[in-house]
Amino acid sequence: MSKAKTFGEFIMDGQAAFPFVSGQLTRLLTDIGVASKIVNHQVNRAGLAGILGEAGSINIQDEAQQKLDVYADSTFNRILASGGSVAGIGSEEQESPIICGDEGRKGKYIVLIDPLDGSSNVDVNVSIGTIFSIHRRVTPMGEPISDVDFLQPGVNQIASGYILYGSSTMLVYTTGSGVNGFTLDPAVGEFFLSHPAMEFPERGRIYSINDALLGKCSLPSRLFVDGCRQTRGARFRARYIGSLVADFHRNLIQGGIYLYPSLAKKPLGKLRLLYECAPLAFIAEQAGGMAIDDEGRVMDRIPTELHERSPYYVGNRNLIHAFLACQLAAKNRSMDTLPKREK
Ligand code: P6P
Repeated sequence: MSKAKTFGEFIMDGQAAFPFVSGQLTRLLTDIGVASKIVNHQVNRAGLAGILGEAGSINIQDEAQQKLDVYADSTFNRILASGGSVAGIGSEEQESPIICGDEGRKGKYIVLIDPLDGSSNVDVNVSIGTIFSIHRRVTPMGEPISDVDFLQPGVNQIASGYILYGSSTMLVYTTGSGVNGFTLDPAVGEFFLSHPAMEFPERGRIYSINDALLGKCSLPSRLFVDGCRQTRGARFRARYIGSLVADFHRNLIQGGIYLYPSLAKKPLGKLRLLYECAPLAFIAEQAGGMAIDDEGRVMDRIPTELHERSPYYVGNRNLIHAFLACQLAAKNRSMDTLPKREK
């Protein structure tokens, strides 16, 4: 049996298709692969390495940082900043962007990253993930980078992806020409192409939402879940791991929709636009799916701040269209309740 391509071989082949590229993106993607292997090693032995539990610090999200959050953040930042391809890094774990070498004058790319999403699940051995988004800098090379380099819409992404530290460790990414998945063989420390040309199945039958939120979330989400529960025939299944990367990955393979809606007390929901919603939206669209918020396509959303939140609905086209119908029904219902204009 011919050997499956390694992640390194695959990205080098991708570079060969663009002979005029500088190789900086190849270096950056390679560095992401290296950093993920290092983090994976610690995640897999967390219970032995005295690295479970809280770090005793609070991040910008006002969330207790897990020891592994801090470890993953420092590992990705150190490796990406030293590679020479990156001008700046926006991390969920850092209030302000990390400006790389010489005020960011040199690196060609900007990275936005959630170093370890769902990390509170580590202590109970549930899958967690890293999510990354890569943009080309906006400010000219040679000048210091600024906010405008980080606050770009999802449609500007050069690449995005995630690493899933699960029953096996996978790296899934896109550069805009489809989605490819690589599985880590721990025996040799290499990611091998295991899921070429990933696409959502034609139809999805899974919905992922925190049921405890239904009483507090927007009407479209409640209408959608009611619809799923009442559908006759090939019934829906509710699956919610509480780890976005794990839920997204299962829905990508089996077909489904993940919802984190706007809430009464959190009108923009919980998830972060730049390093959670937009990178997975790029993957979803490249895999034949869709990703929207309460206004429209997530990839079109122009961010105003680094840690901006967004309601998020991502998955199969048929399920997103069903959700859009619920948004319309909710809008019509609210209009029906408006006081009628006297004739
Ligand atoms: P809740 C993890 O904190 C996360 O950002 C996602 O990975 C996950 O889907 C979601 O939040 C879980 O949030 O409110 O359902 O516990």
